[in-house]
Amino acid sequence: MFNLILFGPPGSGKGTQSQKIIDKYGLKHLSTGDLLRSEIAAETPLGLEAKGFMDRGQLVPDEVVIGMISSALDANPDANGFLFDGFPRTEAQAEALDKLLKLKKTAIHLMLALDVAEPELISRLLNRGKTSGRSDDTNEDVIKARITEYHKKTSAVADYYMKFDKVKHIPGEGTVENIFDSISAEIDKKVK
Ligand code: B4P
Repeated sequence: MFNLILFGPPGSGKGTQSQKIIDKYGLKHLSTGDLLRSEIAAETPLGLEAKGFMDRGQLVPDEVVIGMISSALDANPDANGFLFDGFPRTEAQAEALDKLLKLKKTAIHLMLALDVAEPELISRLLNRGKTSGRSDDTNEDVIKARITEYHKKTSAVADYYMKFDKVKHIPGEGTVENIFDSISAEIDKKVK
């Protein structure tokens, strides 16, 4: 089993690269952003609670996303590995994930952190907002709030995994293909 975290600020290419990683390596993709947007579309109580936080550019409460990931792990007992995209985003989420994986007698093997400068993040997200229909991508103030949340609460998650020597940084600017080649090279070192 191989478990990977794809990490980085909003707009760093996590969703874009995740698609390519699951196609090549056959991992089960768990994106908390996608899971939350499905709950919102289905108008579930969880979705209704999450929507207000997401529209303001804030993180959804830890217990909500941890519960969602726990259910998703249980729902995929035969997966040969997981790609965590956009999770964990706080140290509490990282600790909870370690415990959940330990119960399944596995662990995180690698965190790949995509490095992208802030002006590029803002321009990518505003650009996606023109076509995605995502309300959190159309307003520059909300995008900036998401980046502030990242610096306040999420960037420390890389320090958490650094203690266990599990983090590799990937330059996240350039073509999608070149970035994917760097990602593949790091994964291949671990799975071969
Ligand atoms: P997410 O869905 O995770 O959204 P994201 O961080 O904005 O997206 P991502 O990083 O995947 O986008 P990508 O760069 O691929 O989260 C949304 C919200 O959900 C959060 O703000 C939060 O409220 C909530 N949430 C999610 N998980 C949570 C958690 N664990 N805890 C609490 N709250 C949580 O794409 C961006 C754009 O860049 C695209 O248009 C893409 O085409 C473009 N792009 C990608 N690579 C490029 C490249 N190399 N060059 C140019 N453009 C590129």
